[in-house]
Amino acid sequence: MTVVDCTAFAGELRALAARLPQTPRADLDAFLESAQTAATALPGALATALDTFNAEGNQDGYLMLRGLPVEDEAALPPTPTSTPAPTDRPLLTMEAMLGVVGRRLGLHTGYKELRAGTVYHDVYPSPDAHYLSSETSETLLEFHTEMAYHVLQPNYVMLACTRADHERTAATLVASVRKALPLLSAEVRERLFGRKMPCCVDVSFRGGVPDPGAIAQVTPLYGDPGDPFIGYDRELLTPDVPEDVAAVAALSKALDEVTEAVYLTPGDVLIVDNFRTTHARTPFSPRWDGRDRWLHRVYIRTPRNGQLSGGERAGDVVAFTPRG
Ligand SMILES: O=C(O)CCC(=O)C(=O)O
Ligand SMILES: [Fe+2]
Repeated sequence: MTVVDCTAFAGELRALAARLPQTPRADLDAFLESAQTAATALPGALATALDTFNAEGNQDGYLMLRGLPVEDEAALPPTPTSTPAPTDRPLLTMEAMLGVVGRRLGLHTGYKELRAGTVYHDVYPSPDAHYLSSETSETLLEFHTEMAYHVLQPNYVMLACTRADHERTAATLVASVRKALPLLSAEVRERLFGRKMPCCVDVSFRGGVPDPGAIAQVTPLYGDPGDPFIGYDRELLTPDVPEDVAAVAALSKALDEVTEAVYLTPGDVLIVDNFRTTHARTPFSPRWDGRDRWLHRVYIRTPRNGQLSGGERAGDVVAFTPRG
C-alpha cells in the first residue's frame, strides 16, 4: 500500500488550513484560489510525493495520505443526513486538506447533474440509498471507475475521512490496471484494447428517465498498449457480444486478484487515479446515531487524458456528455 505518513507535517498543515476562508461555500471560487496559494507552501516531502504521483502515477493506482490533521470527535458536528451541505457550514479540516492537496494536483470540478453541481460532497450512509449510490452501507458498492462514461471524467477521486464506521469494516477497494494487465492473456488484451462497449450511466445522469439503457460507450483498455488506461464498471458496463463478455469477465477476475483494501480512518486522504483503477466499498453497519461513517469527496481534473482544453478554472461545473 502506498502511504505517505503526514504525522510530522500535521502542525504545518493545520496552520495552512487556518489561513483559508473558514466558510468555504460562501465563495467557493475564493476558497479554491486561497487553497491554490496554500498548495505552493505544502511541506516539501508531501509536495514531492504529490507531484511525482501526478506525473507518473504508481503501481497501486492510489496514494494514501495518512496522519493529516482532523478535528477531535468532540469538536465535530453530527454526520450529515442530507446533501448538499448548507452554505454556511464551517470548514472542516479534512475539507481544507482536499482543497489544498487537490489544488496541487489540478482543478476541482463539479458535475452539473450530480449533487446539484456542488464541488464538495459528503459521503455518508443513507437508509434508502439506491444500490449504485455512495450512500449505500449494508451492501457492497461494486467496482466502478468514477464516471467512466463521462467525456469529462475526473482524473482523480479524492476521499477524505472525518469519521470511520463504528466497526471499521468498511474497506475502500482499489484495483489497479498496472497490476491486472500482466494477468491478462494476449487475446484478452487485444479484445479489450480500443474496443467500445455499451455502458449505462449512474442515476444522476439519466435525465429523469428510469432506465435509458446503455447511452454511452466505454473502452475498457486504451492509450499505450503496454501501460493502458482502464474504464471498468461492474454494474454499468454491458458488453453485448460473447467475445466481449468473455474478455470483460477475464478482466474482472484479474481485477479481483489484484484488489487492495484501504480502511479509511480520520485524518486519511485517499487519492484514486481514476484512469488507472476501478474502486469499490465493502459493506458496513450504520447505527444512525450521528456518528456514522463520514467522508468528503472531490473530483479533480488535470490536463492528462484531454480532460482540460484550456481556460478552465477550479470550481467549474461541467455538463454531461456521454462518451460515444
Ligand atoms: O465510501 C467509499 O469508501 C467509496 C465510495 C465511492 O466509491 C465514492 O464516493 O466515489
Ligand atoms: Fe466511487
